Amino acid sequence: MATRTWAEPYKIKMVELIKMTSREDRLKAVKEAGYNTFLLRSEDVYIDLLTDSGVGAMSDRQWAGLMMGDEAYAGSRNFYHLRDTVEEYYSYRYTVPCHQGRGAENILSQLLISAGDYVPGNMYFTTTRLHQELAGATFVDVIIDEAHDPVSMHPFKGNVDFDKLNALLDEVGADKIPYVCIATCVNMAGGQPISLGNLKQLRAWCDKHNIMLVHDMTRVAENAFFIQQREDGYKDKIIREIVYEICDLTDAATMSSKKDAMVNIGGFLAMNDEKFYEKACGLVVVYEGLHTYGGMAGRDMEALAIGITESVQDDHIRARVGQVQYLGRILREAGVPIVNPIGGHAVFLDARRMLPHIPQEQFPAQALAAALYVESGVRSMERGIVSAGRDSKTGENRKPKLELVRLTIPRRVYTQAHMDVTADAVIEVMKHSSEIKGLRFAYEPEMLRFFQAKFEEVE
Ligand code: P61
Repeated sequence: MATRTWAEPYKIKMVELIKMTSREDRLKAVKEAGYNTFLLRSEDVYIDLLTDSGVGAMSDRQWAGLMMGDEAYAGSRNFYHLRDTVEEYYSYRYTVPCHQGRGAENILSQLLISAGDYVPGNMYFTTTRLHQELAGATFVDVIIDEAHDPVSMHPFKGNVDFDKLNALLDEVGADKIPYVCIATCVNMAGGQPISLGNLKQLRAWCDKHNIMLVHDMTRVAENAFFIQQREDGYKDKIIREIVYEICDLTDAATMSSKKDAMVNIGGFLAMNDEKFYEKACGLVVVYEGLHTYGGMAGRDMEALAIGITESVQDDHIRARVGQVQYLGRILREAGVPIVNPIGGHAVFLDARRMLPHIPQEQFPAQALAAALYVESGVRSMERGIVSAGRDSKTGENRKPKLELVRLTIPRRVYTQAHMDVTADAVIEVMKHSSEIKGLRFAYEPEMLRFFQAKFEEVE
């Protein structure tokens, strides 16, 4: 990673006030929220690192774009602007707007999956896997082993392991694999990139076996940055070129534009195949809206089109990832166990090593996220056994190797001082970590349980 400055390529024109609460208030709030940071009120949070989704700061140009909304039910000007921008920057010929990423996942899964199919991917994502399962498929993790190891320094932990992929092919046959689903900057692995070398190999594998390659491009620009920094032959390419090259290797994509593209809401399904596009248009009207708005307002499509162009600027992405790395380095130097290498959108605390006295069945990462909130008002997110949910066939808890707390940095929102305060809070919690208690479920929803589950302390 280059050590040159990552100073923000913008200045601040408007601010949103936040306030610190007392420890007593936070204890009350966390108990009411059942020790689940998703159930806290945002007003009770000081620094909100729950997610980088829909919480980025839009630019003045994006806000101006909102005023240019063409809210016609059909054929909005903003749709054509968005479609042309997607093709220009991301290569995909056809765009179906959706209200957010999971809307696109729903349509994709329903169209491509038949009951009994298998979908290989580079680590699961919660909503992606659920939609695959609801459509009748089994998700198969084909990411390299290093991705499950928080201390491995592999530069491309998002890479696919072809032994795993070939083993699945041998076992079930190509007919049972409708597509391979590849995420850029793999979220659950710690924001870890896939290399272009690996992706090119995967393209060839998919061509050989006549299997589609679908791209979860939610954080493609951050992935491109790591390729520029780490992969031979890319240091002189600009982010925009690398993003295009990644997308161009794949057949279709789902996008949650609430991340990379810095809008508060929106997403899309994009593809090159005209027949597939026609089918997607047929389903989007059932679940989202007409194919020229698909659940988005015209103004939001305009802000998204502008956000895409900003998201691939080299100075933007250097500052964005630079800020994440800044927080990660302070924590690492203080001896806090984190996932290495530091990811693109978040710093992930390794709850197994921070709370060795709490067994995984008592949700150490959930307990750590709650404790960090009580200590400091910093909100983070569990990414461990609670997020992994239960096996859809056996009903048993899945036990992921990674038991993590995610400190997710919204784009263009917080300052270096906020990162310092966050680091101090984590270091303080670590000093008292032996006092943190394990948790048990008080309420467990059936699907995506982490969003609404409630817990109580194990005495
Ligand atoms: C997040 F706790 N991510 O990281 P939607 N693919 C990928 C995502 O990161 C993603 C979606 C698809 C969120 C929001 C969120 O378990 C959770 O626009 C790589 O959120 O529908 C979303 O896109 C889905 C948080 C989602 C979660 C699911 O914070």
